Amino acid sequence: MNILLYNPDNEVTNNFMPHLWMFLLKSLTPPDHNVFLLDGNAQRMSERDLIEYIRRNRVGLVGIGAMTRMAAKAYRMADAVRAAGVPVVMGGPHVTEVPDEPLGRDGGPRHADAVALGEADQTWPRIVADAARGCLQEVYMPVDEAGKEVKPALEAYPQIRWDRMELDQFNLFGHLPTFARTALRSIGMKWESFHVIPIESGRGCPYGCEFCTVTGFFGDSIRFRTNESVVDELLLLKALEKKRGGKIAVFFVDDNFAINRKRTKSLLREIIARGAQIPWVAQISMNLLKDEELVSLIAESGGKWIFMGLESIDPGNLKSVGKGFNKPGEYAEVLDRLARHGLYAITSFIFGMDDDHVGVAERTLQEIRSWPPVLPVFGLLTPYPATPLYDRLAAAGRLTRAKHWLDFKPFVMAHTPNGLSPEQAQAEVRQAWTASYNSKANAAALAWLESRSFADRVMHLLARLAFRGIYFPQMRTREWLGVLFENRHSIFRLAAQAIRAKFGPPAEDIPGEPAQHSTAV
Ligand code: B12
Ligand code: SF4
Repeated sequence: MNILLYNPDNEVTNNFMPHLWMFLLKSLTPPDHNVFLLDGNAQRMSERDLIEYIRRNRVGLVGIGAMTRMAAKAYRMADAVRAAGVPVVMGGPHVTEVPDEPLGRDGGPRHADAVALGEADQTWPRIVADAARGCLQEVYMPVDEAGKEVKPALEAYPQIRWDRMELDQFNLFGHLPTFARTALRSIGMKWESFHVIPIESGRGCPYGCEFCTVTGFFGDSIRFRTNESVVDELLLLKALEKKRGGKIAVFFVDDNFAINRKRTKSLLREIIARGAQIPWVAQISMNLLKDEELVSLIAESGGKWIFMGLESIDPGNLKSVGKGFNKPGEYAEVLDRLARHGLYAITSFIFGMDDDHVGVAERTLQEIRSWPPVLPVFGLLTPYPATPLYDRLAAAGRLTRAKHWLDFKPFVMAHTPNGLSPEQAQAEVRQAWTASYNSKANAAALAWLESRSFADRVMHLLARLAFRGIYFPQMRTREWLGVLFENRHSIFRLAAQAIRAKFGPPAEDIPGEPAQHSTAV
């Protein structure tokens, strides 16, 4: 049977990396079936495009995975596939949280023939076998003989053959306009391709923050892959990088990569010992980064960026959402420690919490200005279904768009916050994005980095230009040209430094002009 695994786009931004679930399920599919992968973030598709693809490739089963914000698009695509006579199975966090919705058991229309609830590592081969025999069941769930949900152990993790996957659609360089690629080559980035590859080393998070779906979905018991299997995967990617003449970076998608510091250190030591360093990004909560030895191992093993859910600079807010283990008074110290080791942070903030008031953006920006340059991202508190936050707001009658995902609007609130109106919270988010990613802020970040390597400065600028697009749409060449024009001074300055390094006197690194150390935003 030919199977298509499809991930819809969110109709707003493009994701910078592929979704792991489809590669994992492909690796778990019995070998007598063919699996095609399509990610709407890499190739946008209309219903008609998708149906044509399915007919052309004689697809007999379509699997669709989606986060909540992509649910409406996922349902539309699923409806079209089913109308064309091909069965649809849906999986992932959203359908697990509201299983009646895709099955039409909540009074709405039906979108899926079957749903895979929870982690599908064990149920997927069964789903495929049932579909091949034409007897799909409605609900698949990993349960033991007593009917109790089981979480798969990750010790026997399958080998994901990235070298055999069709990765061209995820080449980030391929999405850049020709002039941008030429410009990057001229400053020494001679790679043929650039991929960010998702890898998981473990699952589960015990912290149970009120707004988060992870503890409910993956459970609070943490499961890890063996060090050997993770390092083998990194080595495979390193070999692939060499073979293709491209560049690969890894995103460890674990929710808290250092949740068990002892185990993380042992994994990082093994990466170093086996020479498996490849630039990587991971999510680690700030309380775990007070450990100097851990931070040093992160740097030595190829770590570059750490994603931290700081959420708020206000302890009251953090407490109200069950994230009191974040200590705003310690943010600067942790970020300084990272910067000392040549590591940088993507810091995520949420506005619209119950203790937020007008001016929260400016207060947060002021705090950020006192740190080494970070890539801040700002969102609104969003009640995802089946979270304690959703239930609390629903019980208090505060949900304004109870099924916000069926009418998805980016950066629009779905409930009434306490200390400001939804519109004010949205305006605060806008202000924070504007101030963080304008050309002045970008130039200030580069100025701070003058004493660092040229590669660091280029990486920062590219990341800043890309991150801006999370809030301000920059999907078209015209929008990109506008961004490049706005940042022309920073770009020319880096280009001048590159030229000087190539044709000027030998130097250990490419020096910048003396600049005052200022801050990012
Ligand atoms: C990596 C990641 C990202 C990446 C991008 C996604 C990517 N390319 O992988 C980045 C950092 C960009 C990101 C962004 C966001 N993310 Co995110 N992200 C994750 C994260 C940490 C890992 C995803 C992952 O690969 N997991 C490992 C795989 C193996 O698990 P899985 O995807 O659940 O798949 C398993 C099952 O669900 C099932 N399955 C999944 N799909 C399907 C499909 C079929 C057909 C079947 C049979 C089975 C199946 O099988 C798999 C194996 O068991 C998850 C949390 C988590 N631990 O999952 C959050 C998570 C998915 N993100 C979340 C959110 C909210 C966001 C943002 C909206 C945050 C924000 N405010 O901006 C954005 C939206 C991005 C967008 N595209 O619009 C939420 C989603 C909640 C929800 N109900 O939708 C999660 C669950 C985290 C949370 N805090 O609750 N994210
Ligand atoms: S620490 Fe992160 S992953 Fe864990 S529950 Fe809190 S927000 Fe979710």
